[in-house]
Amino acid sequence: MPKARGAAGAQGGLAGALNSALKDRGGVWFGWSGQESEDRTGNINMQRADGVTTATIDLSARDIDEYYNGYANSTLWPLFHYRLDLTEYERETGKGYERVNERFAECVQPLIEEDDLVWVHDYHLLPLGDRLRRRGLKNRIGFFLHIPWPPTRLFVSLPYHERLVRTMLDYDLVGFQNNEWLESFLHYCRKELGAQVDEATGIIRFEGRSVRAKAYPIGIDWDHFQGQGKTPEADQAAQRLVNSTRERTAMIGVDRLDYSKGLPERIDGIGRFFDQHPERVRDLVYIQIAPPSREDVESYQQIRALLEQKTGQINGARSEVDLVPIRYVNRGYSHAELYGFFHASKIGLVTPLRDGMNLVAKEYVAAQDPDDPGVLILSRFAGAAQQLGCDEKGAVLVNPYSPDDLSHAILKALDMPLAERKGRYEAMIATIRHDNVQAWTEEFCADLADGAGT
Ligand code: ADQ
Repeated sequence: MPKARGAAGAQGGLAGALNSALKDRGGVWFGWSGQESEDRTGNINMQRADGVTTATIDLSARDIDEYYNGYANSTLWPLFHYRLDLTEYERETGKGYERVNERFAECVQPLIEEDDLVWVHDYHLLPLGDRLRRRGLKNRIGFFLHIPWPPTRLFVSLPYHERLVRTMLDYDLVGFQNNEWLESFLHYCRKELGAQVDEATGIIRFEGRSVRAKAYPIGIDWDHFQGQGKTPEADQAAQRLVNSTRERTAMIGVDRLDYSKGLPERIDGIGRFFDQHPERVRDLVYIQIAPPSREDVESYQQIRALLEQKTGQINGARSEVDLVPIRYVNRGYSHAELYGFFHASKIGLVTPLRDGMNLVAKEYVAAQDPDDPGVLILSRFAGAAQQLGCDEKGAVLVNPYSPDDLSHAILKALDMPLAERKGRYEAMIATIRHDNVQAWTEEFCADLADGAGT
């Protein structure tokens, strides 16, 4: 099997998933170093750590401003998460996005050997395949989008939307997290580009080119995560939580601090639960772990302030000398510690307003005790709901915009009998174990190498 070469531009769920993939298959991970420098000599920093070779370049302050904070995170991210109200449309940042993709293509091209597969990841790099083709690259190139693809009606609000999608048709294979995002993409190609789309195979024919689009739901690194659960660090974390919550039920949320994760709406739901069931306030402690992200983008500063305000209001109204109902922790933890926290929490609250997949939902279930599992409350708008949600089995699905729905789900989870908890856990765990990140990588790379149909 040829080596896979990845190009990635984000942290969080994506970074963890790709690390696992490259450890298993070999290859080179190319992307932005996360560092700023004005040096435009094209120097590539090659490093090998923990079985993975990375090749990174720095970006200038202007590139970071226009490309990363600008077009990627103030235009594409909000738009793809259906947040037109937060989407900025600036010509200059659009140009910066194209300029940086061109630069990435220029830098990565010499690293690519003849039989390499090239796998490009996420919304930061949508036009990279096109830029590589223009430079004469003939390798098979695949692209995977980790976030949702919005409905055509929303997507057409993006100036030059057609130009952006045309660049995506230079890939051989385009992957999405689930069928909903895939269908939206196919709909756009048919309706706006007039492309010929075969719904059954996902093959899109357009101006003599042929590209296949398909859903590949990403999974967690099951073995690695279970290994983390066996460490003393995980044990200590679980013990810390149990000791500090005592007889109360711990309910946990772990998210990057991002408006797509529905954090203020979640706090409203918890507030509604306390309002509707004041006699249960002493039964529950909610732990929200939310490390800051993208702090240079204004909408992220606003969401943080709002979350702090809402948490403060509820704690102000509901705390007693020996009870603080919401613990809000503004930092990250290791996967071992997270495993411990998940294991010790009888309710996992994962309620994004929109999410490509959401790996925290899968990690929460993976960390449960099969003999006494906790309950996953999951937004119906997370990509993961297609695999894990069902009215009577699996996760308890909620509408994250509705405080009443959240309140009702919390009550249901708190009082759920063991037999039902076990039934729901069993409905989810096999999928989470088998459809793991290794299976995801294998399937994508096999389809890319095979090129069936295109
Ligand atoms: P993210 O938006 O980052 O990922 P998610 O899928 O939940 O969201 O992944 C988050 C990862 O970061 C998980 O592995 C989690 O354990 C870790 N993490 C979160 N909060 C943490 C904390 N406080 N401390 C330490 N670790 C923390 C994007 C898309 C998702 C998609 C993934 C993968 O937005 O929809 O599932 O990529 O494709």
